[in-house]
Amino acid sequence: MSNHKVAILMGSASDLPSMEAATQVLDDLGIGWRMAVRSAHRTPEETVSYVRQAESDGVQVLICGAGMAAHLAGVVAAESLLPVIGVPINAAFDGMDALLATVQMPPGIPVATVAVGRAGAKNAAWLAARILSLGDSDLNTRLVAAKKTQRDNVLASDAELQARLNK
Ligand code: RP5
Repeated sequence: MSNHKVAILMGSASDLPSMEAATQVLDDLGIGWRMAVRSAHRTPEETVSYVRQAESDGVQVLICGAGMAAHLAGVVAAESLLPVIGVPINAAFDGMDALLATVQMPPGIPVATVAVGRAGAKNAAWLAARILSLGDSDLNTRLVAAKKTQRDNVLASDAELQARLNK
């Protein structure tokens, strides 16, 4: 068993500028992760064996980012019963091709699809944290605190705005 609760896969190293955004969120929440490049099309066998190894190492959530004909999340969801979160990458057509390929899964093989690119990678990590927090009360406490920080930051930025508008 490793302490990696989340595995982040991406179809190409060219996806890293988007997918690395997930790692910062996971680090901030104290969640162990691993990351690898595996392609549904270029390395199908290695993709499956990576998922098998992750399962046996105790990984609980799989995050998959891919662009163009983005089949990585779908292939991983076909191979594993772990929750799979798909991040469409903007490699062409503003990411619309990857968004549709990731989100339009056939019934029975779900992929929880988040936004395109870095925003999606961040939310993939936040969603993974929520899933993991169901069985981890300490993580749940950290998520409650993080949510309060987000609220406080918005209210503080509004207070600054109001101060500027009223000068
Ligand atoms: C997809 O094709 C990858 O996920 C990447 O977003 C896109 C282009 O890959 P590269 O040609 O940059 O390796 O499989």
